[in-house]
Amino acid sequence: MTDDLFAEPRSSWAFAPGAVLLPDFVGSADPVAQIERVAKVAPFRHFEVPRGGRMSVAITNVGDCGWVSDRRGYRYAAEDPQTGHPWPPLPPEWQALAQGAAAAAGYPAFRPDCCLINRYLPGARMGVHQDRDEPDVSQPIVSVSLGLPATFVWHGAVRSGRGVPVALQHGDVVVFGGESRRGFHAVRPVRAVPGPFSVRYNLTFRRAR
Ligand code: MD6
Ligand code: FE
Repeated sequence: MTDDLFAEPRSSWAFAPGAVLLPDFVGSADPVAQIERVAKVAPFRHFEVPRGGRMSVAITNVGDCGWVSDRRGYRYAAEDPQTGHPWPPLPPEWQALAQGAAAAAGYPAFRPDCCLINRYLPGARMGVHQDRDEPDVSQPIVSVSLGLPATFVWHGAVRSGRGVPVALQHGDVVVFGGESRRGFHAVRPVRAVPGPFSVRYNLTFRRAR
């Protein structure tokens, strides 16, 4: 979606080997209402990180396991440490969306079992990191952006440097696999902009087991 009705449609962009932006792949699907239902059962929380402090992004999960963090480190856990209950199930429509995007990007064998949900209020950001808590690197990650726009920064093989900025809008999907599966990346602080959204959500689908 764009706020300019007359903007050119954006085309897909392989910004690194194995990493592709699929603009507006979400189409008319609306995962936001589902996210709000999930958050009633498995609330968003600001995890502590091993080096101390808390993340500015708030996180919850759906699926067979969820990504969690505390002073001891990062890991996947079958239960929500805050409630002691299993994470809510991965909605079948989300599973279909993620598999469709992976197939469109050249990963037809993707079978996600977990989905990490990030919530960014204006000012929240994600520092440079790699996604390396999943054992099977042949399975990509599918990332769905909803709500406020953001600038994702692709650093690739090295943490340092300025990286390649990738503008993400509501409905965009990024698929990361192959050579890029362990690439470094970050999200710049999200800014409030005029329009219908006051928050950014990002869904990342993974095969974590
Ligand atoms: C975000 N995404 O877009 C943060 N990680 O809010 C990620 O950290 C990420 O988009 C691995 C693969 C895709 C991603
Ligand atoms: Fe990541």
